[in-house]
Amino acid sequence: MKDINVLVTGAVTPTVADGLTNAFTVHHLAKADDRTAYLHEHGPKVRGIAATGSHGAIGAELFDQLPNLEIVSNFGVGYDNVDVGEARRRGIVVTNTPEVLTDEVADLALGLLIATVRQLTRAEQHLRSGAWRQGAFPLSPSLRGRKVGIVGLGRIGKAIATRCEAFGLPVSYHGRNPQSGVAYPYHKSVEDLAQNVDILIMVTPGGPETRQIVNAGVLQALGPNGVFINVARGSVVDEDALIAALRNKTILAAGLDVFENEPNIRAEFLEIENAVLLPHVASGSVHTRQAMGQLVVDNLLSWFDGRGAITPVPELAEVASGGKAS
Ligand code: NAP
Ligand code: 8YV
Repeated sequence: MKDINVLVTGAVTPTVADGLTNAFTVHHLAKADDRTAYLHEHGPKVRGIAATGSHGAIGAELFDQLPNLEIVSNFGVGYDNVDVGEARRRGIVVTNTPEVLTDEVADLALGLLIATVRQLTRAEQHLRSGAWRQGAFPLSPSLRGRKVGIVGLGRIGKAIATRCEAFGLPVSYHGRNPQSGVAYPYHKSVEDLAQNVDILIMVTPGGPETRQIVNAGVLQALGPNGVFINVARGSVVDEDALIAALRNKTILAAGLDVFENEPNIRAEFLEIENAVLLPHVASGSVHTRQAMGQLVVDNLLSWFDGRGAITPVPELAEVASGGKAS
């Protein structure tokens, strides 16, 4: 397949770099001094993209310069960085990396929840700063007696729910539709769910449909004992409203793995004590990033071997079975 040209849009893991280099002729867009000239020279040869979620939008502007593009293989289960409607219109397949990261992200969500409620990062700072010698760390809030509401009871949402049950925390949820075969109570709106729980965990896709589905009203409904956890995307919450709610103690605390404008997050977050902030690391273990990287490579290999895409996004599943022989 060495005659097949694949464009890499950002920094990739060694698994992706090695897997692609072994099979294809690879072009690294991020290494080009002049992006326009680079695409002008190499764009017409490119038949596949290996995309990283954090390196800019993949849409019409790039597609226009890649007239022979067949497939975008995205590193990440979320693909709000790819304009799927535009890809569909042009007959371009888009794949993502579902399942292989589900348990890792669910583990992190529970870790973030415990760190937030039991104030683990502040407690560690108490020890490291030497303050322990002056007195014990103050008693923290508790998970005991709390109820969890999950927004987005998909693969990861269900894995989070299973873990919450093991912790003795009752679960209810919101999504666009009730999930079949699920006994957890369903709430028809995010606000209604927030009204009925005191921990709200976000694990939906990003993009226009979920933009700021958590607003000032939802945070108000969550209440002064409420804990907000976000492992979905920064775009799902109105960050102005969240910062205000944390400052004014309209909610108790937040645990955030995702933000708008990563990595240039709002400076106000850094000043807020009642929040635990992580740099988008939910899937970030060596084990899981290797599995995600392998799936990025395998989708391209399968497609160009004529076996179709392995994990096409649902919107493009019907055009993804064909594949093109190399
Ligand atoms: P999934 O199986 O497709 O689940 C997504 C869930 O969101 C579904 O239950 C869906 O239910 C619900 N949903 C979709 N649109 C919605 C809307 N407009 N309003 C409310 N609920 C909606 O996906 P997954 O594998 O669990 O991954 C979920 C998301 O987690 C990803 O898209 C990504 O944004 C995020 N994620 C973050 C990290 C991280 O590093 N922090 C890592 C992995 C994933 P309905 O169809 O019934 O609405
Ligand atoms: C990735 C994620 O690290 O899978 C997702 O949706 O958010 C993370 O697992 C991210 O997409 C890589 O940029």
